[in-house]
Amino acid sequence: MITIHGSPVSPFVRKTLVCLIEKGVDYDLNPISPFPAPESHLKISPLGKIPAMTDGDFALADSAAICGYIDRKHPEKPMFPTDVEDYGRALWFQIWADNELAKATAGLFFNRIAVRMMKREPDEAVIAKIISDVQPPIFNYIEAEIGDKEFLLGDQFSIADIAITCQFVQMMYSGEALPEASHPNITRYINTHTQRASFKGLINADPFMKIE
Ligand SMILES: N[C@@H](CCC(=O)N[C@@H](CS)C(=O)NCC(=O)O)C(=O)O
Repeated sequence: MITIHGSPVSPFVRKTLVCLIEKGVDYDLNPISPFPAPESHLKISPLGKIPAMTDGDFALADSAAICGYIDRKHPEKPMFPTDVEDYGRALWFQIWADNELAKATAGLFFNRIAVRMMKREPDEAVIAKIISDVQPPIFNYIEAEIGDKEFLLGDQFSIADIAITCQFVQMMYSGEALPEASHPNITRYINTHTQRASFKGLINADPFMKIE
């Protein structure tokens, strides 16, 4: 049985859980916080970050590695496209979401909510700068990529849609609404994907917001 180690409130943990749920793979969750991670966690996650995964004696860290492993081990309902160019683009969108988009979205959650778990006060000046300076170029890029599409790649829900939606959920958890006026494509796209049973179930189990 696959066990995901990490709080489901993390966008990276959520990415692995959505993959498992979409594919219908049973899993256990060990909802540890990384602030700080228990000493034992370093054995399965060399950087001490969440998520990590164990599958019997096998351990793996990093959501991208874990999602790739899950998709290869359970090939039904693939989350990575088979077309080679779409596969390459899916990897790109996942890397971009985890690293760039996270600065504009999870960055808000970190600075407003997660800091409190580390017994620090939020710094609203940092948050204002993320909204005014960091978000616009990042949001403009993905607004144009989404266009009028439902899925970023072909007609298939993929790791690209999961990674991007996970990050915008984090922004909403921080108390910021989707950018409906400035970025209507992002808003429609995220509202569509958060209606999926996988996302909806996870979001409604977290304490930050409820969706109908
Ligand atoms: N690239 C990693 C990022 C994981 C990550 O940054 N997780 C955060 C929580 S959302 C964490 O564990 N932070 C603790 C730390 O940086 O020490 C992945 O995709 O798994």
